[in-house]
Amino acid sequence: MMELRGALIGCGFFAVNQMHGWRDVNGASIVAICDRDPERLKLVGDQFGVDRRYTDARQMFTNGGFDFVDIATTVNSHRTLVEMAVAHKVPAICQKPFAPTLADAKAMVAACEAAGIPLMIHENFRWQTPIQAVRKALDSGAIGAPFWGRFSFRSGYDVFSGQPYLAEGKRFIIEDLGIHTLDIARYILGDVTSLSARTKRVNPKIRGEDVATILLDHNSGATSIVDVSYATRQSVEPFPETLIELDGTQGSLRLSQGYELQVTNAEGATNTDVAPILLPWASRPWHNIQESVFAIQQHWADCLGRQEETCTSGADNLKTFALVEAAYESAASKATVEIRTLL
Ligand code: NAD
Ligand code: 89Y
Repeated sequence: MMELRGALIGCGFFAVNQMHGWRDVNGASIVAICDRDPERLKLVGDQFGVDRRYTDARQMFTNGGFDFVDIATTVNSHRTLVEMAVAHKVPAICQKPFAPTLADAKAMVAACEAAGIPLMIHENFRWQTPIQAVRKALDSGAIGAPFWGRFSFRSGYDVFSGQPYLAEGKRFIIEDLGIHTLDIARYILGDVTSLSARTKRVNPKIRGEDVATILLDHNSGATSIVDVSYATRQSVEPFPETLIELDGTQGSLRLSQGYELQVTNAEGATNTDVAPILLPWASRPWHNIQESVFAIQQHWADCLGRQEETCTSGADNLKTFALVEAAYESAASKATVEIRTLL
């Protein structure tokens, strides 16, 4: 297989995981990096031995010499950078959250489609080993057809020290973290027809909401709850585990803290350890997320090589991003939001 050459924009907190991931990916590697902050550029360039370095993304695109771009900046630059990729017909990966607004996200998808370039959103949580294990258990038919689910992420972990911007935005947990949980709900129970949401801010030191409870109606007829919190202190901190409960016509499934999956049906109960692998460059408790970064990047390289659409393409991720918009709309109006009105 020909080695795909990638360029990465945004050498910040999370991009270090992406750079490690690219080193492990079969069939792709990073040949150029860009950050408008020269200190970050030097740090990441030196750590990963990348000589081609730019402080200006436009200049990097003009010089070219890469087959795809990995955009690892924060949300406000996503549309501009994807549009640069479009102008140069370079396939693009863009970090979540997709864009500041759904209108921006739709414009980005339309521009990539018009240019005929693939766009993947780096929506990695569904690639976590425990989430994949839940999907597999469901596909095996072990619990029959799921009619109810809960997707829960409740933590007291200090995410603000590594990502200070999370304390500053008007929006916080739904846009930053709930976006992953909503995507997992879609991945496991299918697309959503309507939702209603309630939010709270408990931590007085931040601007946005840090607690959200969201009730979802799925196309399949299943009902689910997505509940997320960064204001929940527990004796054993579960960050960054998503806990899942599913009830089906033939049994039930529980993904519990400590990465334990229990499947119960007429044949009895089976418990399986579905813990993520601790990759050599990873560190606890982030290893669950870090492993999924490698997995989604490998998926991108495989799909780009075979000219196949990725499972979290821009078009797919609009449906997750619409749930984020709908949740904020519902929390403000206290009304149920029909998702088709947003798409
Ligand atoms: P960060 O602020 O630490 O890093 C962003 C970097 O991008 C900075 O170094 C900044 O100088 C650079 N940058 C911004 N605009 C630029 C531009 N136009 N050109 C060149 N460089 C530019 O942010 P972070 O915490 O690394 O987060 C980056 C993104 O990753 C966010 O969207 C965040 O939500 C996402 N994230 C995803 C996960 C995940 O699991 N998928 C986890 C954490 C963060
Ligand atoms: O930014 C967030 C993400 O995507 O995963 C966890 C996180 O780093 C903090 O909530």
